[in-house]
Amino acid sequence: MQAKRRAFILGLGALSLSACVGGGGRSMGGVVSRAAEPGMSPVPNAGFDAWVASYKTRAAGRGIAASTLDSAFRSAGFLPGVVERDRNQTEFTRTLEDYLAIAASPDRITKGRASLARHRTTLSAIESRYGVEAEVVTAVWGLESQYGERRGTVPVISALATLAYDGRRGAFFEQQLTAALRILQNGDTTPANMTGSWAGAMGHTQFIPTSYLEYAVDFTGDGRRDIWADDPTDALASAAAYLSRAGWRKGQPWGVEVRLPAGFNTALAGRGKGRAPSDWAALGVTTADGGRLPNHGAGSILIPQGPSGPAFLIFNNFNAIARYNNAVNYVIGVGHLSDRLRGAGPLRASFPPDSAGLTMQDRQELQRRLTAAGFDTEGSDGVIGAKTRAAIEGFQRARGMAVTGEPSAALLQTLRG
Ligand SMILES: [Ca+2]
Repeated sequence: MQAKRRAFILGLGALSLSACVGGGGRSMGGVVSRAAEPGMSPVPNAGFDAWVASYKTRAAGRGIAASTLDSAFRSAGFLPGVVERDRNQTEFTRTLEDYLAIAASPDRITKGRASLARHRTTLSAIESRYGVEAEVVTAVWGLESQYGERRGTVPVISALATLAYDGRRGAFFEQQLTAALRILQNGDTTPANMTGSWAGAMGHTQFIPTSYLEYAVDFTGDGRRDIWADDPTDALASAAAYLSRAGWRKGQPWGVEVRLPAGFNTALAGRGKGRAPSDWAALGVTTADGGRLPNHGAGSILIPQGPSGPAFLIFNNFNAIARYNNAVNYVIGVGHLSDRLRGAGPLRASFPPDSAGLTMQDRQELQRRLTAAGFDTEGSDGVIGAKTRAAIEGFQRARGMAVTGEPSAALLQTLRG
C-alpha cells in the first residue's frame, strides 16, 4: 500500500501546525471560507495553457472523457501562490515537545472531545464497521483539518495542474491530477466543490487523489464518497478504512509511555528494534507510573528527545498510523491526542530544556512577560515561532540591546526585571 502522502507534501494538518507556531499561537481555529487566499486565484499563463492542451491529450488516452476535461478545466488556471508555497517549503524538524504543544493543545483536546460527543453515533458505527476506535479517527481528523475547520479552499484541479506544469515534481502531480479527474468523472463531487490544500490534500482528512481512489468510502449510502462536505461522515469512515487496511488492531494502543532504568543502553532504542515486552521488563523498563508493561506483541522503545525526555514503547498500531504520515512526531501526536480524547492525562515525564537552556515553562513565561511589556507574542504556548522572535527583536531594540530575536535565560532574567 502506498503511503497516503509523502512527508514533504504538507496536508493541511501540517500546514495548520506550521501556521500556528508563528508565535505562541493561540487558537488554531479558522473557519472554512470561500474567499481565495492571495495567489490562489487563476492568472493568465500561456505556458500553462499549452501544457494543459498537451496534458488533455494524455488524459484522454488514460480514459478521461472530453466532457470531464472540459468541465474540470473551464474555470481552472495557473495559481502563482501554489508555486510560491512549493518553493518556500522549509525543511525543519520541530521537537516532539513543541509538536505536542500544538497537536495536543488544550484547545485541540477540548474541541476534539466536543466533536467526539457530537458525532458519537456516526463514530460508533464506523468503529463497528472498520474496527478503529472513535478517538483515533477523531484524533486524525483533529490533526489533519482541526476537526473540519481547515479543509482547504484552494481549487484542486488548478493546484495540481499548476504543480504538474511547474515540473519540480511534475510526474507525481500529473498522476494526482489524473486521479482527481477520475474522481470528478465518477461523480463523487463537482469541480467547484473539489477544494483542498495548495498541494491537493482534500477534505476533512486530507486525502490526496490517489489515496482517495484507493481508500475513500461512501458511508452515508448516497452513492457518493463525499469527503468535502460539511458532514464529515464519509471522510471519517474513509480515514478508518485507511487505518484498517494499514493493519490497525482494535483494542491495542499505538504505544504507551514508559520509564527507562538509569543507565539504559540507548542503542537499544529506535523503530524496528522490537523486543517482547517481557524482554524490556527484564531490562528494567516499566510503565510511566512504575507498573508492568502491557503485552501487545513485540514493541520498540522510542526516545524522541533523548533519555532525559519521555520514552515510549510502541506497538503494531504505531505503524498503522505511520502509513497515514510517516513522521514520528505525527504518529505520536495522533496517538497521544487519541489518548487525551479518551480521558488520559498529559505525559508523565518532562522534556529536557531546549538549546537555550529554557524549559517549556520558561518559554511560556518569556512570552507572557514580552506581551505584558508591550511586545505581543500572540499567545503563550511556549513554542518559539516568528511572532515570538519578532517580539524579542522589538524588546531588544527598545532597550538598546543587541537585536538577535533569540530567546535566552539572560533575556528572561531581564524581563523579570
Ligand atoms: Ca456519501
